[in-house]
Amino acid sequence: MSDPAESDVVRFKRLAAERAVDSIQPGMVVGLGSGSTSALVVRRLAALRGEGRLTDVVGVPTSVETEQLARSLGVPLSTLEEHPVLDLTLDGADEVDPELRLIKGGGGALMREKIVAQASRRVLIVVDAGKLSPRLGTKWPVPVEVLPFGWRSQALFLEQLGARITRREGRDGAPFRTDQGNFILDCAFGPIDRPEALASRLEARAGIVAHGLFIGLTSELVVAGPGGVEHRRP
Ligand code: ABF
Repeated sequence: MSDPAESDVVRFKRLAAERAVDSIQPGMVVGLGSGSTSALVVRRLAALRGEGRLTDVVGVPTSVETEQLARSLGVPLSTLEEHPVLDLTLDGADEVDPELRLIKGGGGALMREKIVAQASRRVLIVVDAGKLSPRLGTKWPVPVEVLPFGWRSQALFLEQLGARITRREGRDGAPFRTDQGNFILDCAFGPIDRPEALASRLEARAGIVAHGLFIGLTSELVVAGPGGVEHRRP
């Protein structure tokens, strides 16, 4: 039943999460993304477990936050050490273009999200329709995770690539630290003409440990909006 206080965006995220969980089959090892949509995926999976369904599904979390949520709901967890190849990953995104290229990392978990996505046979991205964008960079900056050592040099490098840089801060005003202890530089490039070329430049730079451009990783998309829920498959 829908909650009358639930906002449209939260309702769309919930509907998308519910549809996405339909793709999980018994016995699968599933990557569990981060962020509020992924939290709804974890909650849905836990609810199904409560009904005696998907009880043999094991999750591999992409962040400490997701790990804690899954544990608190009794969802069994594993690691990439035990399962280096995952059947399916369900994760959210900040921006999705028509070719299903993504910007991710608004929650700061981009490094583990990318590792888990690359280790997965299928990656199902779960979003509300507000995440759809004609061109990456239109709505969100690209998060770039950098080692604290030399971070100002990375900031200069990113500015030279055309970005306006903000070092992300935590609620206490101190620099935000990722689960790996690194900084995030949010890079406002504006609409990005050639995401692949930008990704290559970022990947060639020592000190940059991850970036939020996810290219060629999405196998399917579930998107929910005012027109309903759509599951786009290849
Ligand atoms: C994760 O959560 C991130 O990669 C992305 O930044 C964010 C999406 O946020 P939400 O689901 O809370 O809208 O998927």
